[in-house]
Amino acid sequence: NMYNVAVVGALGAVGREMTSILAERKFPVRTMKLLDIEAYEGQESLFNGTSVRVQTARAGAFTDVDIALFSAGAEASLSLAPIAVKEGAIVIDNSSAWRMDPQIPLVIPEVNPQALKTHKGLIANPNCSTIQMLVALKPIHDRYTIKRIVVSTYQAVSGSGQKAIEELHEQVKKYLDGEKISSRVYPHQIAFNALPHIDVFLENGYTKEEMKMVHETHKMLDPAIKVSATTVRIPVIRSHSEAINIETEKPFEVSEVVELLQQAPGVQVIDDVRSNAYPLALNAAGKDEVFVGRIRRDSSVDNGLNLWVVSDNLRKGAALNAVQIAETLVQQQLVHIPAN
Ligand code: 11C
Repeated sequence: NMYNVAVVGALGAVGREMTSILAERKFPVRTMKLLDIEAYEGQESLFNGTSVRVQTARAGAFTDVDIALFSAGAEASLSLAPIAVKEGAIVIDNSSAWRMDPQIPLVIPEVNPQALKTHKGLIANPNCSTIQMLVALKPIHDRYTIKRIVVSTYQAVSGSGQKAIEELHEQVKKYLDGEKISSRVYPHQIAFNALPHIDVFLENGYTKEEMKMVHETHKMLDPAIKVSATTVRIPVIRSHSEAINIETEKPFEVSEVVELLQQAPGVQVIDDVRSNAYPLALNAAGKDEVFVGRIRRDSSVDNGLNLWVVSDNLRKGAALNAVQIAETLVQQQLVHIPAN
């Protein structure tokens, strides 16, 4: 079978990645439609070496589409995704708009592919920082039952989109040239800095990004796990890094955990401190795997473990996971919208 595919937000950082990953993984694309805001209508972008004219994402654009990958922000998804489903497209939505809706599956193929079975046309792609954490923790939870997670993130600016990459470049140059620095995307200078602030602050003093890690872990892995997160933006272009501390119910040997992770789907262990080998943001950029290293016991609690987890936020954290959801739908013969 071949499918008519659309990418919404096709000119954004994640949209471009979606288009290239579809080609790279040879997804069975019959036709490719690139959609974005009206201001970009008529621009050209590449799919599989062929130039495609960008059209406006609006009602009516999805009547001939089987699968639409959305990465155009929460507002666009809120208004347009249900219309796309009505017009007959299965939507895989990368925004935060629909993730916590109990009717809508939130899926990481390595973690909870079974959730796709009940989809009603709209499927949510999780937040990047949650995806890489759960790909690494799923095999550990299955074997030893995780009770609590304490995570601190070190997140790349590309998580805020193309304009944040430009802001970091510009600020680095101005800083080195001794010029005055201004910030538009972030509330403070990001160059040579670390901002303990991703997405908006909520009533409870946490940021929305921190609470996404809590709620999405409960929805996809286990509502019984206690999660505490601190999310930090650092001046890295691509790949989020995470220091993860867990406590498990059952005792483990660190060597068993290493073996488990070596066999886990989507995971690559890089952990040889004698040769300074551990996962690095720069090395993970452009790769598909979730890289895990610095695997060591936390002796301050019973059954405690520390991990360092790094992955490309635009790939496994966004575009690749969305394409893998589409691939899983095809494999499980779920590319259809149920009648009710
Ligand atoms: C970041 N995690 O790195 C964010 C980007 O909920 O889809 C994705 C925001 C989201 O800033």
